[in-house]
This record gives sequence, C-alpha cells and structure tokens, in this order.
Amino acid sequence: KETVTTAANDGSKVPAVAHPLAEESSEIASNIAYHAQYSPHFSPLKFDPEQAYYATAESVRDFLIQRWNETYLHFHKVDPKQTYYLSMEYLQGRALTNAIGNLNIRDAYADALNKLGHELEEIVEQEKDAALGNGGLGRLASCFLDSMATLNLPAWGYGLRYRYGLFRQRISKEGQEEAAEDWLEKFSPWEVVRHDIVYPVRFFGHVEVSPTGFRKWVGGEIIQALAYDVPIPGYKTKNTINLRLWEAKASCEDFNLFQFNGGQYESAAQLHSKAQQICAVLYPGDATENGKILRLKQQFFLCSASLQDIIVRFKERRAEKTALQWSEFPNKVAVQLNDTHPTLAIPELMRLLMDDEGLGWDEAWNVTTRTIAYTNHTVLPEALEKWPQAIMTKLLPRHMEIIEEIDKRFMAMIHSSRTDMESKLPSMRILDSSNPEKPVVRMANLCVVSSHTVNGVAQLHSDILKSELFTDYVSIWPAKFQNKTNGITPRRWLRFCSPELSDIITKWLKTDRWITNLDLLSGLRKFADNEELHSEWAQAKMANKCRLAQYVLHVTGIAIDPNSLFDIQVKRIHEYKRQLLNILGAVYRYKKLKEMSTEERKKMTPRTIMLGGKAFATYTNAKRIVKLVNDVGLVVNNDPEINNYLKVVFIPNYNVSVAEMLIPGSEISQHISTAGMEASGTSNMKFSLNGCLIIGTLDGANVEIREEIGEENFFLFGAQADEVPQLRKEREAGLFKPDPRFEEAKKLIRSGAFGSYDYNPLLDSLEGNTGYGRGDYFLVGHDFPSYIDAQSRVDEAYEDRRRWLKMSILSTAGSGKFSSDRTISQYAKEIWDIKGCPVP
Ligand code: B1H
Repeated sequence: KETVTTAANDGSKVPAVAHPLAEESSEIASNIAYHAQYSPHFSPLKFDPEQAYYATAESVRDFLIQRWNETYLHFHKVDPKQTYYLSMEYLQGRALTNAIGNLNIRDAYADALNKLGHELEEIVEQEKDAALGNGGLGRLASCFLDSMATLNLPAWGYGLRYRYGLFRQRISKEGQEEAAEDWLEKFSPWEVVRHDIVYPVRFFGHVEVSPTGFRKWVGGEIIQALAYDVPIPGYKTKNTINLRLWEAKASCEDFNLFQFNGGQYESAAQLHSKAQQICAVLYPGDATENGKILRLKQQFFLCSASLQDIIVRFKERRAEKTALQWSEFPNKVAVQLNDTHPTLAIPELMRLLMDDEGLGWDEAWNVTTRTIAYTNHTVLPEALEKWPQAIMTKLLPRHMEIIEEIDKRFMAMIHSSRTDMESKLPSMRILDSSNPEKPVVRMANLCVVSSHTVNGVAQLHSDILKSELFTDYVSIWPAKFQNKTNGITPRRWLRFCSPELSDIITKWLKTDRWITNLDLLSGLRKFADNEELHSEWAQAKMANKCRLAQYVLHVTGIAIDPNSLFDIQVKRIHEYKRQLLNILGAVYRYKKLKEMSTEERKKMTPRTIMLGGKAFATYTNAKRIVKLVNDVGLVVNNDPEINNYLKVVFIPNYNVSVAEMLIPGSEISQHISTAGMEASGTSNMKFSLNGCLIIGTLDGANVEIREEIGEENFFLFGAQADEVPQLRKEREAGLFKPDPRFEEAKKLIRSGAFGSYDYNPLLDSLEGNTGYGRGDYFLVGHDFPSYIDAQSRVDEAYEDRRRWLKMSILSTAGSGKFSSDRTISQYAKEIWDIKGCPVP
C-alpha cells in the first residue's frame, strides 16, 4: 500500500496525458494509480481493496472504451444489417474478470496489482453482481451478448437500468427474507451515461383524429429515456459491442417551482417520482392494478426508447448515403424479442412508422413483420402474458387501436383464405374477450402473428410449441417456427471460472482454440481412459471442491468434507423444478442411514447435498421449500451419527458469481423438472461443461445433453413428456399407488422430525386433489421411486473412481454443442440474416 500512495502522488510516475495502451504491468500499475488519484471517488490516500477495485475497473475501462468507439464507428461506416436484442433482463454478474480475460491482459493486471500491494483474486471479489434479471432468461441474454461480440456480429442489447437489481436473499429462522440489492450504491464503473441520447416516452393521453383522418397520440405524461451504455468485449477480438440500458427521468420543466416554494413538495415533483418508479425494480409485484400498470409502463418504456433509437441510427446511416426508403429497414435492422415482455415493440414500431413517418398500414406492416422475431421461453400457462384490455386502452390508447386492427386483419385473413381454421379462431385471436368482465390481450398470439420467425429454446420445447401451444398457427405458417437450442459462453463458464481445468484441457488438446470453437472438446474423448489425465482431472476437481468448501464454511458456517460426493441443485425455486423431490430424496436417505448399523453406514458413499436459489417473494410454496431445506439441514448436519455420511446445505443468495464458485466444484447436479415443463435449462450445460454428471429427467436441453455425452454418462429417471397428461389423468381418477418409500419420506417430515414448522400445506400439494388444483400436478410421487433408484446408481458409479472420472471427462468432451457461439451463429444465419463485421 505504501507503493501505491507514492505511485499515485508522485507526478513523475503518472502519465500527464491520457494513459498509453500498454500491456506492461508497470504501466498498468501506474495507470491504476492514475485512476486512484485523478478519478477519485474516495478521500485521497486511501487504497484499500475497494478503492483498488474501482481504480482497476476504470483502468480496464480505458482499454474497452477505445475498442468500443472503434467498433461503433466501424459499424457506422460499413452499415451492415444489425441485430437488436430486446430483453427486460440481463444477468451480467461481475465484469472485471471477464473483461481482462477477454482482452487477454489478466496476468498483466495480476502483476500490476501485486506491485500495488494487492491480489487480483481479492480485488475482483469487491465487485457487486449486476443482477438485472431473475434467472435463466436473463443469463441467456448476457451469454448471447458475449457471443455476439466474440463472433464480431453487428449487434446490440437493449434493456432497463433498474435502480435495484434482483433482491438479496437472507436465510433466517423464518426462511427466506428479501432485501433490496443496491448494486449502484457507490456507482458502476462499467457504464457510461450518454447525455445526448434522450427520447420522450408518452403514457396515457388520447388519440386525436385530424379532418383528413390522420391519427395522432397526444396528451398524457411524458417521461424521458436516458441512455446508459455498458461495453461488452468479445474474446480476443477488437470488437466491443454495446448494451444500452434506459433510465427514466422527468425533465426540468416538469418540476413545478411555484408549487415547491408554496410548500407542496410532493406535487411539485410528481412526475419525477413517477419516473423513478419505472426503473426502480425488476418485475414489481403485479397483483394490484397499479402494479400491472407499472409493469406495462416498464415494458413500453424499453420498447419505445429502443425503437426510437434504432430508427434514429437507421436514418443517420441513410442520410450519408441514399434517400430514406422504409422498405430497406428490415434489410438493415433485426429485432429479437426475448420472450413476450417486449411485445409492445410491435405496435410501437407500427405507430412510429404510420403516425410519425407517414407510412400506410400495409407498408408499415410489411416493415414490422420483416423486422421482428420472437423467442418463446416457457409453456407454463401462468407465465404466458395476458394484459387486461382496459389497462392497455388507458395507458396506451393508440397501441390498443393498432392491436385491434392487427386482430381484425388476422380474422379477415382466416375468413377469406383459411376457412378450414375458422373454428380455431377463438383461441388464435389476439384479443380474448371470452370473459366479458375482463377482456385481455394475449401477448404470445400478438407475437406469433406479427413476427417473421418464432423459436423455442431446446428441441423438445420447440416440438411442444409446434404440437401444443402454437399448433394452429403452424398449419397457417409452417415455415415460421424454428428451434434454437440455448447455449452458454465457454469463457465465463469454463475458461474464467475454472482456470485449472481449462489449462488441463488446453494441454491435452494442444491448443486453446476450444475456447472459441467448443466442438474441439470432443478431442478429449480419446483420452477418457488415460490415467495421467485422470489424475490431473481429479486434482483440478479437488482444488475446485476445496475452494467451494471454504466458501460454504464462510457463508453458512457449515464444514463440508471435500472427499464426499458434491451434489448440487441451484436454480430459481419453483414447484415444476422440483426442489421438493430433491429434499424428499435427502430425507429418505437420512432415514435409511439412521436405520443402518455403524458397519453398514461405513459402506455408504458420503454425500453433501447443496441447494440454492431464490423464491419469488409472494410464492408461498416456493418459500416453504426453502424453509424445509434449511430445517432438514439443521437436523441432519447436527446428527453426530449421520453427519459424516450426509450433509444438506442451503447456499444463500444464489447469483452469477456464486454460480461461478459452485459449478466447477460440483460432481453431480440435479435437473429434475417434470418432463415437458423446463423449456431448456442452461445451468445443466454449465455443469456438464465442467465435468459434472447430471441426474435428470428427459426435459428441456437435458435431452440433447444426454444425446451428446452418451446415455451411459447420464443418470436418467422419471416420466417422459408425452406420458405426463395421461399420468395426471390417472392421478385425478384416484388410480395412483404411491411407492412406500415416498410415503416414508413424507411421513417423517409430518412427524415433526425437522422442527415444528407446519409443512402440511406443502406436503398436501403432493396428495389428492389439493395444491395446484389437482393433486401432485408435478408428479413428484410418480417419479420418486425411479429418482431414488437413479440416486443409487450415482452412489455406485462414484465408488468406481476410474469409471466416474471417465464419465466426467466425457461430459466435458460432449458439451461442445452447448456453446452460445453455436446458438448465436444459428440465430445470425437462420433468423437475423446478419454477418460478422470485424473491426480491422
Ligand atoms: C424462462 C421465463 C420467465 N422462461 C416470466 N420464462 C418471468 C418468464 O418474472 N417473469 O415475468 C420471468 C422469467 N424464464 C427460462 O428461460 C426457462 O424457464 C428456462 O428453461 C430457459 O433455459 C431460460 C432461457 O431460455
């Protein structure tokens, strides 16, 4: 630290002008010191890890900004067709390790920080996760940005700059508690505010019709959208693309100084407080009408600001070349909707083209439908958005008119050219007025009708979309429907989170090209039996397990044994993901261990079962599951007879950076949703890439993972998707005969063995006709026996070290398909029609 203050205060060591782009660690060190001194955010002379983090991040940002500007200018000059990814969520996690890794300057920064008296490992821990998302859908968007940049694609992301990210989860005696996560408490060094990029976004008001019949949306309230840009570096390329996040602001004219001086402080700044609400939190509760209006405002805010911005850029690039031709727009712009949350981009683009640019309906419709594509991420009925028409009419009167017109024209098309489909119209229409008390707009239907392409996120999911959710549309537009199996970025999810394993892979493949060409991992197959590789592989796994064990001790106080089998399930808590099946299995295991003699127990494979994930704040059963896991852990971990053979640990506050710690240390992971319900899953890919085996159902991307790594390397159990409807019917008809082991596990919980909390409502959801309307809708009871059997196969396989290591190597070797580089290349070619535009 001595060195630091000297370096920072010694003028001779600080560059006088902008710092040189040098990779020398001493120059980097002086650049960090330069930032500590001349971009001060703290009192002078302080250089604790926190100050060192901010100065380091700002120094890295200097590298990024230059590339970012060059990329912007290059795209501007070449004017390629560009993709805009619209998403309400981005789960970026931390940026520092990723940035210096992608720029290939990690070692120089580690050295530089050493010179300044710090350790890089400690400094990166200072960064707060940017958690502007919930789970898989948001993390997918972030992986996609990484791949777009790495593949040099002309593409940007658009999102919202939420003031508070996803809540922080604390575990108390009561179970999960939520606290606001102030990720911007100090500031984020990774964003740049663009004071020149501001667009007005209107809400409420009415539609005015001119004598010539021209329609215009006027009145209401206007909130300003201000751009904050986040640089997204590609891996070992100059290309650095942009994630543009909108912040809501009222303008200065909306501040009523007269009222304020009259002491009416609140009404004087009314619009300012309304603006603040828009970007306050991700997914505010929508049980109330106010909550619904706020969510819809958020969605429209993202869509309107982004489209205005896209149009401005389109015009700018035309102005320098030819006259404006709107039919060219879809040749220059592709807009991808990440689920239905940004659906309002459809009527907003129509409105901008017709009301502002003067296009007729047909021309505007042609442009819109050739521009927009939609990704579906779920078939769960409760997640398919339906907005009350009354709220839409009030908040967005002009958009509601446009939606009505789209609906009307869709019906007319069916009546004129597809009379065979007329009987299907009630379920295909965009407007659903079947409940006259509460007519709604079906957002997914609006997307399907208005997009040129609709895709699911894994083969099974895309098949289900075609055979169930969107069957009728498929018969009208068979070519509209595609599959794009999800992927994950191998940079964050292997190269940077497990450098040990990465180095081994590079050594055996004799190249590190697998980092951008993940299929090369298949080259490991021929070494799957090699003893030397086995020992290196086991060593890396053990190092990651030890690091994980330390983390667990640190955050929970629970000591876990790195020699036990590490078994992990981490994801949002949801009944369909069946964390309840996992914990019932753990309870059953505990009971069996209790019944054994000491001698018998010694023959058992010791296990550490870890679960983590956040429950939506108002999702009662999900919160009960969190509580149950913690209660079971408390008993099991403190039972001296058992705790050498079994531990059950709840990992608090699961997020991206926690995942980067857990996944490399995991040996078996659970992806056990009711078949047909998990659209894809993406953590399954991360685990398997890291040589972790999977116990899972034939659901989502599990199906393809099993195909790739070989069925003998996958612990399969449970009903298949096409059996589920029949099984539910049988259950309803009272034909289900529960396995005695399932009954034993539930009974032990009901007996109060894990505390006095009332678990009956949770367990009742697995019985008779309660819970989700029908008893055990998620078929926990049906799948339980085959789950327990699969777990025994896991124990058995783990006992054979060589077999296990071989399976682990084959998991990694078979994960090449699941790179988001592959996914994004397919979107680029098969949906967006865009090509790479590398910065020279
Ligand atoms: C996925 C969502 C989602 N699908 C509504 N749908 C939300 C829907 O709060 N909301 O309003 C939030 C999230 N998230 C996930 O997407 C799927 O469940 C995963 O299976 C899939 O891997 C992931 C990415 O495609």
